Amino acid sequence: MEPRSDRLALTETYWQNGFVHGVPALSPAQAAEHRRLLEEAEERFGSLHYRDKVHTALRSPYELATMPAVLDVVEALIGPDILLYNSTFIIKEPGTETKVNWHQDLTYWGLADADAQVSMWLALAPATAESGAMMMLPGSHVNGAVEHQTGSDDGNLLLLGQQIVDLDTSTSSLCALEPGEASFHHGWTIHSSQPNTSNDRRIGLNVQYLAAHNAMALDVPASAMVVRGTDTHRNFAVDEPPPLTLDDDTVIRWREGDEQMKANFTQDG
Ligand SMILES: O=C(O)CCC(=O)C(=O)O
Repeated sequence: MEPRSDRLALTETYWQNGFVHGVPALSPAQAAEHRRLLEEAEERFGSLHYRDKVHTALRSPYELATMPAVLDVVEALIGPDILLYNSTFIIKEPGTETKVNWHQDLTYWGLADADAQVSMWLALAPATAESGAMMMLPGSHVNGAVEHQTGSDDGNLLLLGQQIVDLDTSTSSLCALEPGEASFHHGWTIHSSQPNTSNDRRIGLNVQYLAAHNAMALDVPASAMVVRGTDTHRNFAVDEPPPLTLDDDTVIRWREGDEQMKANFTQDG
């Protein structure tokens, strides 16, 4: 665990800016090993880009999302009772046009308590200006939802093609990450990323955590996994950790969980 003073500084920066980045989580060698495991899984399942709930089937993202050092940061940000809600790899292949337009996550997640959630983005390959690291607008989390348009088809990776237009991005900050480093951002923080013009894949594991008292604002089924503390609220059905050896039933449950997450992503959450 990081010293208490470091955690306090991190928490202060997070609530002031709406994000922190450059948080060490893995050694470069560990990051390389998890990249290898991802690429092995891709050989079996095809593209894992934006496949939701990967931690319910695959050991590597489950282990990454539940590392004590990561949960210590999450606890400092949202409290001791933590649910692991979703995880997905976000992958930009080298030399492709795909990007993520300026948006806020919470506009399409349908969650009740905006401050009782946080996203981690853990780099398994270099995230740089060249490879399309995320960019954040400091302080943009404080005023809640900003109007979005949907349906942009200019390479925007977001499911609904959503984006904020006419935005002053002059104060934006690049969240460059070495493999093994993580960033954490609030769901109202406005962020984006540019295409990967580097020669390597840009690979992030994106993980959403909720405080156990959070709930869906919409009447839709949703599930999550307690990863620290307790859940006395039971607002979510229970996701089980992945078995040590992947079996067919788990793959089926993973597919159902992935489909459920995508069905729950709306524009008016
Ligand atoms: O991976 C990216 O470039 C964007 C990710 C993103 O929008 C997010 O983590 O909320």
